[in-house]
Amino acid sequence: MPSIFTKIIARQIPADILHEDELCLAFRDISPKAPTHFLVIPKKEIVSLADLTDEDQTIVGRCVVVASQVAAAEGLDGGYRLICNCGDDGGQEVPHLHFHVMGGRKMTWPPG
Ligand code: IU
Repeated sequence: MPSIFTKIIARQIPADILHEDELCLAFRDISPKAPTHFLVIPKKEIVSLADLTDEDQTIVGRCVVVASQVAAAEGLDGGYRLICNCGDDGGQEVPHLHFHVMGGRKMTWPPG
């Protein structure tokens, strides 16, 4: 079932895109929870971490590398947090796998 992120990939709705390649897309979160907050998503329609298979290793690896590279490009030299919410208990709202990158302030631990 396509989610709103599929529409962002297809440019059917606007987003502030920071990176795109054949496997993934990075764009600013529409409701940022930190001075810098962007999402990295696979172009493949994968609902969540719980749906990953062995064949998705390259895609997920690419998403994490892109998260690191875009964080560097955004100047997050002091560090940042990479988060992936999975399912209801994990606080996932959009049913398309996505990695949050948040930085620009001191993060607290543990998250709520
Ligand atoms: P979550 O892990 O599923 O809870 O995070 C979804 C995120 O997607 C959340 O931070 C939203 O602000 C963000 N988002 C977005 O950037 N653009 C959108 O059109 C929609 C949600 I809907």
